[in-house]
Formats: sequence, C-alpha cells, structure tokens
Amino acid sequence: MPFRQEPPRLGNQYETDRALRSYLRRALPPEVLEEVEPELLDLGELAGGELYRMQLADRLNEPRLTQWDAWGERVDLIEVSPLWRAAERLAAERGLVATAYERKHGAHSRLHQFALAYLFTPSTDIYSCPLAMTDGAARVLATSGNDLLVREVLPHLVSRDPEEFWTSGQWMTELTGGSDVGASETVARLDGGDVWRLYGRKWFTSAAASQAALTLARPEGNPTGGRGLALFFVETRDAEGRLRGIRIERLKEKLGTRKVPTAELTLEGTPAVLVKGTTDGVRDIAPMLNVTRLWNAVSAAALMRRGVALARDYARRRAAFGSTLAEKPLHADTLAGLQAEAEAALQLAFYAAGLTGREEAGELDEQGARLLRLVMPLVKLTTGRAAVHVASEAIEAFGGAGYVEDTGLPVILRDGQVLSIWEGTTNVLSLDALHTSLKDNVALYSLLAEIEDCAASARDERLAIPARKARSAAVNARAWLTWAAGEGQVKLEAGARRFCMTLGRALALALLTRHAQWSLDSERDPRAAAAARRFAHNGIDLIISDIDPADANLLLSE
Ligand code: MFK
Repeated sequence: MPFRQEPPRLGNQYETDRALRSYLRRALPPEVLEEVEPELLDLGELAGGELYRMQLADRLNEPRLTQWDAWGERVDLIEVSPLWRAAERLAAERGLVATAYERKHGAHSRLHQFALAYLFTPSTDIYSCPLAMTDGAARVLATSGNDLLVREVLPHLVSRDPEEFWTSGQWMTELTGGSDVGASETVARLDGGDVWRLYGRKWFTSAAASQAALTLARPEGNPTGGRGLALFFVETRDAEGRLRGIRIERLKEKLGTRKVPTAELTLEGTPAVLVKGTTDGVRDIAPMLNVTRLWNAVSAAALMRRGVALARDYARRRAAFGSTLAEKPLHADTLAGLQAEAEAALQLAFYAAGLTGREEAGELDEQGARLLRLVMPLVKLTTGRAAVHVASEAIEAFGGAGYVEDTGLPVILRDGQVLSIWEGTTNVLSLDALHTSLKDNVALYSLLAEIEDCAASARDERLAIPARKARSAAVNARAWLTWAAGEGQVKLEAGARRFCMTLGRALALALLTRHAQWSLDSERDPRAAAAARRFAHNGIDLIISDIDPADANLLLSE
C-alpha cells in the first residue's frame, strides 16, 4: 500500500482548549460560565469543523474591486470572499460585538465576548479586523455624548440582526504617517450650513467595504499636529448604494490579511458628522485604538493557539525516523515552548479584556484606569511579537508542508505578521508605554504591584522559579527606567522596546504563575504550572544596560 500522510485535524476548538477553559473557570462566576458555555461549545464546534473546512475551501478567494460598470459609470464596488460573507452573518448572529454592549454579565461581558472572538478569529481569515474596528467605533460613539450618532448609528454597530448590522472602518493612515497620525493632511470644510465635507487621501483603510467609518481630518484653519485634528463619522454609501464623495483607488497588495479589503481612498467632499469637538481628534479616537489593540491581542493569542493545535495534532499523525514526531524529544520540546507562549498570550489578552470589562462596568477606580492605560500597549506589543515567532515555528513544525500553500498553513504566518504592525508597531507602542511609565508613576507602580501580587500568590514550590523570574524582571525594568532617565533621551528611547518587552513578559509570567497556583489548588491540574515554568525560560528579562546607542550609529553607517 502506498504511503499516505494524514492531514492535521481540529476538534471542537473550545472543548479541546484546556488553557481557555481553565482560565474561564477561574475568571467567571460559575453561574456565568454555565450560561455562556453552551455558546462557546457551539462556536468551538463550528470553528474546528464546518467553518475551518469553509476556510480551506475559500483559500484562493480574495476581495474584488470593480471600479466601473459596463456603461462607464464609476461604481467602486467591493465584493468580499464567500467566507467573509458567511463570517459577517455569523458575527452578527453570535453577537461578536453586541455581547460587549448588551452587558448581560456586567463586568464579565468583555470576557464572554472575547472568548467568542478567540474561537471565531482563526477560522475566519481576519474578519476580526472589521469587528475590532466596529467595536472600537461603538465604544467611541457610546461615550461621545453625540445623541444623533448614539440614536442613529450605534444600534447598527451592536445589532445581532445580520440585515441591520453595520461594520465600521477606522480611516487613520495617510501617506504622511501610519504612526505619526498628527501629520494627517485631510481637510474638513463646513459646507454652508452645518455639513462638514472631507477632502484628502486615506492611504491604508482596512475594511473598505464597511457601511461606516470613523476618521480624522483637520478643520480648515486649525493648527498642525494631533490637537488640530477632529474626529468625524462617515456613512460610506447613500440610500442607492452609491459612495458618498469617496473614490476607491485600488486595493492593497499585502503580504497577508489578503481577505481584508484594504483600500486607498480619495475623499472628495465626503459628508461627515463631527463626533465631538473640532480639535483633539487623536485623543477622541484613542478609545477606539484601545479596543482594536485588545482585539489584536486576543487575535494574537488565538492564532498562536491555532498554529500549535494544528502542529500538535500533526505531530501525532506524522512518523519519521521510526516514530511519530510527538514521540521525539526535540520536537516535543519545541512544541512545548510554543504552547507556553500561547498560554502566556492568552493570560495577557484576557487580563486586559477583564480590566476593560471592569472599566466599562464602572468597577475600576482611577488607579485601575491608569494601570489599564499602560497595560494595553504592553499587552498588544508583547502578544503581537510573540505571534510572529509562534506562527513561524508552527509552520516549521510541518517541515516543507508548512511552506506549501494548499495545506492552508502559510497563511498563519502571513496573517500573524500583521499583528505586530497595525494598530501601532512594536516600537511606536514601546514609546507610548515608555512615556506613560515616565509620566504616570501610579500606572507603573500599579503594574509592578500586580506582578508582585501574582508572584506572591505562588505557594507551591513548583512555581518558585517562575515567581522569582517575574519579580526580578519587573524590579530590573524599574531600575533601568530610573537609571536611563538620568542618562538622557537617547538611551531611554533606544532601550524602550527591551523595557516594554520585559514588563510585558514579566506580567505574562506573573499572570501564568497566579493562574497555575489556582489550577493546582482547584483543578489538581499541573499543566498550567508546566506552562509557567517553561515560559520562565523563554526569555523574560530582556534589559541590557550596557548597550551603547553610539554602537547603533556605527553599525548603521555605510
Ligand atoms: C485583529 C484585529 C485588529 C484590528 C485591526 C484594525 C485594522 C486597522 C488598521 C489601522 O487602522 S492601523 C492604524 C492604527 N494606527 C495607530 O495605531 C496609530 C499609531 N500611533 C500612535 O499610537 C501614536 O502614539 C499617536 C498617533 C497616538 C501619537 O499621536 P500624537 O498626536 O503625538 O498624540 P499624543 O500627544 O501622544 O496623544 C494625544 C492625546 O491622546 C493625549 O491626551 P491629552 O490630549 O489629554 O494629553 C494622549 O494621552 C491621548 N492618547 C494617545 N494614545 C492614547 C491616548 N489616550 C488613551 N489611550 C491611548 N492609547
């Protein structure tokens, strides 16, 4: 009989996710878990079954832009792939956005929502992108005080009815800067009465097929910089389906996220509604960024989990040199390191989700809110970077098969790579977190206290090393900040990424350790402790004081 290789298989993606289930058992009151678990089981079955099969079948489909109709009329229609059409419907029906706003489970609603998102994301080819931005827009509108938008638009963003559900884009990036948003050149003009019209080019607008968008523009006469921008709401099409003063120039040819119709737009008198004031647009859109960064972190944890789930299953089906890969000590060691990374990312992402839920339910005090302001960039940047590493290793675990398109595996790496880029690159978020740490002692000390609390909760000697490593990394990061602040701006900025990665990974290790102690006590399960021990050896303290920034100049000179 000729050799046949079985492909990797997925089971129910909730039922088989020991780390997620254990986390939810600890974080949710039993009666809440009992209520939400049937939904999670159902979505887990879909994600590992029918939806996964649809995803594989949809592999070659991409969004299509039709700019002209047969009779010469400019139409700029975007058609998304069949998987995305199904994902939009499912997302509405399953309340992927709505759950957070219905607040059925009070402060736990964000955990409920993101458990759904975590299961949904890896089988829907980054449909999480429009959902993230829709969620961010809903958050901005809900707290905007703009009665018109709250009444007319918000209900669409949080609807469970696919016919009523709208997604919203987030049009920020311009040629002048994806990071330096304050340099935006789009202009807003008042058109006679009180209708604002926008003129400019948006260079990278994800989910261009959305019914709405939040965007930034500079009211004429305003000063340069982020303060001179204002936040606007745009409804993209009129009642006949025609774009309202928007030209879609082309779709981007991206490395990954190929199902996401990312477009270059020209705004030529696009009617827009001012969301809040005529200035401080960057500050006004910040709540949206924090929500999309949270989605990014949850998506990172979810993609890592998918890569490891496939690699683990394959290791049991693939034999070489006389045994299965799962039986090979080096292969098992490699996968174990990835599993620990995925569990750490899950802890970080759901920790940030939990804090967000408490903030929205009015349960976070001022100190908690300041902690969250620092936690969000740290969680996003730490999980985004880890996702790229884990995705790369996960496809390598398949050998050559991981590099071949029709296995459906390479997309994990291509899509994973975006997570450290969009929504603030690792370096831009490092600088944001550095400045927050310097500006706000309360935020930094609250974070250090949280790490200390988690480490102190580890009574079991099997957790002694992780607890010690989390503590010492946090202490070292703080000491570096004090030292570098005295050394001047160049050293501070040059070391920002190592500082933030150390804080992010120390927090992840501390959270893993706390969870592991609970799991030992309550579930008699030693696996979370194994994840903490393994993660402790994956590189936590990345602080290096004796890197001389002058070396960078030497190294980069021609
Ligand atoms: C898988 C799902 C993922 C979701 C997919 C979505 C795909 C969408 C693709 C994209 O749209 S990618 C584009 C995303 N772009 C960014 O994330 C921008 C990255 N750049 C930054 O974050 C810069 O740090 C920033 C633009 C914010 C810097 O601009 P400025 O003009 O120098 O702002 P500044 O002075 O730092 O902050 C202005 C105000 O906003 C300050 O408040 P005050 O006016 O009260 O002093 C800040 O404190 C506040 N602020 C800034 N960031 C904040 C924030 N407040 C709360 N949270 C934040 N994160």
